[in-house]
Amino acid sequence: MFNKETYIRRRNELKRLVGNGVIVLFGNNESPSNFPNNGYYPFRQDSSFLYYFGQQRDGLVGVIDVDNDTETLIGDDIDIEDIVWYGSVNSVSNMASEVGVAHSAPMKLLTNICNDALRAMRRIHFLPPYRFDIKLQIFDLLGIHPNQQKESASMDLIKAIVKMRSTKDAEEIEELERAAVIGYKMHTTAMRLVKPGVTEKYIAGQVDGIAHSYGSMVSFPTIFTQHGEILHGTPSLNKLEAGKLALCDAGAENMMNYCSDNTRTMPVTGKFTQRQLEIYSIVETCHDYALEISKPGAKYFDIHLAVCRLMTDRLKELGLMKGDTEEAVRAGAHAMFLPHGLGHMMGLDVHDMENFDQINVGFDEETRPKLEQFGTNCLRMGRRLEEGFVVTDEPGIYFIPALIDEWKASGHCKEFLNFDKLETYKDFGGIRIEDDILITKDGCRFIGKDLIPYHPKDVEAFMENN
Ligand SMILES: [Mn+2]
Repeated sequence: MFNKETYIRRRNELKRLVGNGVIVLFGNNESPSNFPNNGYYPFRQDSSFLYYFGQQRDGLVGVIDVDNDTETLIGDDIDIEDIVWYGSVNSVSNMASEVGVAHSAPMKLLTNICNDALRAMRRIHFLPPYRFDIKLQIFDLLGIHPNQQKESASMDLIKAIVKMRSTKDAEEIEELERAAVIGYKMHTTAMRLVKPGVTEKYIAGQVDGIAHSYGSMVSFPTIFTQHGEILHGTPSLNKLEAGKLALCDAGAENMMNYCSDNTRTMPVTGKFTQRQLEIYSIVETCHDYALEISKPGAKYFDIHLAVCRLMTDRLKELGLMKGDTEEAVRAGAHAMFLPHGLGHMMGLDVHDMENFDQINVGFDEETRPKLEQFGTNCLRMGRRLEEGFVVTDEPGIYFIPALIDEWKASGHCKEFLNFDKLETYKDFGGIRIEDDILITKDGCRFIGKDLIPYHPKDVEAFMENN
């Protein structure tokens, strides 16, 4: 964990931003897989709890009384029977002092704290819960039914945490760099193993194993598939086939739970075909263009649209799109190929703070768009970039047979799409190239000192030589 001063500073800033009331930050509990003591492994702490209280143990709650300026770490110490099975663990009071918290208390005291605050009509700030055990705990403590908890969660607390967690400081960037080192090893492992006859699941398992072998975990379930056009396709037992592309979207969380998130698309044989290269080079150009124009003050929404226009221009050259580029993008025709946004915030969560809803994280009053159009409606990030933001740059081109059929049948965007040509790409799959970028004072840079190969020549050379 970081120095205790980091957590003290963060909590002080949180108190200043929230201003009043009692903040209750729930840590996660073990999540049972098939019986209560068999938890899914490894344990994953809640990211906001980690940010302010740093401790990785299950069953903890952090309480910050803003009005009285007191902080308490709540949790039960384990008893002798647990020690027999699991060994000794740090006491709750020790864990509190490690992160600069003056008080600790057993879990039953949380009921008193909440009752006292409710009786005094004080505001209790909590975050929208995403685990059912925490929902029950909030129901017991505050009498709010789980169905009402999302709307009863504190928007002031959400806004304060988004403000703080969006900007990464030097010690957080160091952790993100560490995660990137593991991410590099995961991706180059996949590139070494890809060849005809190996199953998708085998490669995904090896990739996951790299993360685990560094004491960390994957930052999200690994996507490894020959069906790159299925955006969140899970690895299957199908064997890799010569002539196809394999898409690997994977990342690590380091020991401090900071994430990496990269995507590479590679030819199963190690050599791109001409048709694959044509599409790949468009994605490559879009990826590099986003890197060129990302800087403080630029709206990520505008960068997304600039990339869409560039992609449209290039797809017109290939005869897959037609008509006026501006009009095509305004109509959302490009979403046939790129139905998602250019990227998202990344930090302690791979889609950072996704549990607060992306509209509260990736957008603000100024940039909150009308999100009705297909493709644009699932953008995760649109607000102005600031120094210290970490975002992903992940353009892709996908040929989704069902989408081609649907738009062809309805005539949607037919003035901008060449459906006859699209028909011939139904077996193509999809390509995405993704890297993580840090917004610097006057531009941006990649996170990760070794960049996973992505220029076609580099990919082919790596696959040939490793
Ligand atoms: Mn991503």
